[in-house]
Amino acid sequence: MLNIILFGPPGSGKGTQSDLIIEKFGLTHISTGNILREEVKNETELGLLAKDIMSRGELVSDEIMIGMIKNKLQELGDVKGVIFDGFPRTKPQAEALDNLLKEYNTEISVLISLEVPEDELMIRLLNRAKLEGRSDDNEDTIKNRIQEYKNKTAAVADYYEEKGKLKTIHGVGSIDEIFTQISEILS
Ligand code: B4P
Repeated sequence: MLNIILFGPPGSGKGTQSDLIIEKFGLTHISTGNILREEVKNETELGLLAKDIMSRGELVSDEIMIGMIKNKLQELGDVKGVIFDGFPRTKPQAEALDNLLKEYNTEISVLISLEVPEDELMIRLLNRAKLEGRSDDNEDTIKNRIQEYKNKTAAVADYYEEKGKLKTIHGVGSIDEIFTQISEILS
């Protein structure tokens, strides 16, 4: 199985590149951001809890996120591989994911980290705010999201680097150029 973590700060292109990877490599997409937004839209118990946390740009608790991934993996059935988009976002989430995958006799193949400077992240997300109106795409929340990334999420790349599974990509340029670099790694 080819199991990929697509990694990077908010606005680095994870969601964008995931769509292209799925189409070319036939992988199954698990985006924790998309799952949470769906829960918020449907006003479920989890959605009501996550709504304020997300609009402040903070991370939802590890306990909830790990439970969510556990359920998703149980539903999967027979797949070629999984692309984890936006998960893991903390070291405890990474450790839990590795343990869960062991239960399915599989593991993470590679973590692809999209590196994009902060000013570019801000430009992209403010632009998306105009197009999609996402409640967490405003200047103050974006600053918090980037800070959360530095404080809690960046360590996930170090964790997989120690296991020899980190690949870094310069995430500035056209969407196609970046996808070409990702494809080369996956092929
Ligand atoms: P996510 O949905 O994962 O949101 P994100 O980090 O902002 O990335 P996204 O995938 O949407 O954006 P992309 O870079 O593709 O998370 C949202 C929130 O959910 C988190 O803040 C947190 O509260 C919560 N959450 C999710 N997972 C969690 C977890 N595991 N633990 C705890 N909490 C969790 O694209 C951004 C924009 O850039 C797009 O408009 C795109 O068109 C543009 N773009 C992409 N590539 C480009 C390029 N090459 N050039 C120019 N623009 C580009």
